[in-house]
Amino acid sequence: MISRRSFLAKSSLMLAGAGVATKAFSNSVFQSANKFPVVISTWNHGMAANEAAWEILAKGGHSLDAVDAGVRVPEGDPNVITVGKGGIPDASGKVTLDACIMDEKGRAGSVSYLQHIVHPVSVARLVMEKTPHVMLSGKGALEFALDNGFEKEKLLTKARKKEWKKWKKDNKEFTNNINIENVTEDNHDTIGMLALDEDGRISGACTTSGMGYKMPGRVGDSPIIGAGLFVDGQVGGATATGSGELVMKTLGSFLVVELMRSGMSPDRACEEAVRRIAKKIPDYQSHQIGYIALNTKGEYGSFCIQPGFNYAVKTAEQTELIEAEAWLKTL
Ligand code: SD4
Repeated sequence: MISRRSFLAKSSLMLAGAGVATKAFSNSVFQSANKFPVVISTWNHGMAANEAAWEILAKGGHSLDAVDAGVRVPEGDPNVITVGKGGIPDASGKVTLDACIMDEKGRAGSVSYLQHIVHPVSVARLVMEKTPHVMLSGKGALEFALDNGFEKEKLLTKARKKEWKKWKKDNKEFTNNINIENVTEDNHDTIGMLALDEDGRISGACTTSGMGYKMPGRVGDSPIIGAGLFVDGQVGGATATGSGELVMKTLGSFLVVELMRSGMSPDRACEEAVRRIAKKIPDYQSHQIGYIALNTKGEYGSFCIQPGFNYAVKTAEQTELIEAEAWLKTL
């Protein structure tokens, strides 16, 4: 692996040789000298996930390994009721997982409607690394995981089963209005993570059990490249949490990255993507969407619809949970 110093030296030579530098490349090389490594991720559970990612980043490791290791923390924690083991099931009582991963080279892998496997993000990574495809789904994804050494586990915990039985008994209507404080009982917090390593390589991962009590077969934005997550090695990355349908209809993470490409800061790009939802989707006020974004200079930002969305940031100097600015507060 090349060291950061040799990367910078090599880059300067390349730029001098070329005579011109593109804006994004010159910024990422020269203005961000001490802003990375950095890792950011959605919600409170991002704090513990960032610590796991940081162990890799601090040793000069690749951001892809960092995001994989990072999001595995909530995936494996049965007390995080929105990701991996211990996730809220669908309406039929099945825990079905969606996840994806992407690196600075634009490589991408994804799984959707995956059952019985605690770490869908690592299966998504294998799809990326071992197959000519981007996404495997359902039974095929499970077979692929088992063929590659993953083991079947029970994902539905006793606590989630009890709640699901009560939900069924109460004959409650399904609502996809998630993450709204005091309105929705089953707040549902996907983890999306973005990391920029010592050598300036950016990667991202996104993993979830999806909306609680969703329709059987429903897949959200989290495994959709461009919706729940997008990374461009020259520009930056973005990831989303909240009502996946709104993110899918506006291809939110891709939009955020493209807005950063056109020169917007991560904060502004996230705000603009939320504004797009507000413009296009009539009932957006009864949903939550939170975007976070990180550019290749190591600058990060976020924006959401409803107050109450936060994200975790970790750098050499900083370990912090930040409250995102909310669109509804600006009206
Ligand atoms: C989904 N976007 O399945 C996910 C859920 C989520 O915070 O992010 N919740 O639609």
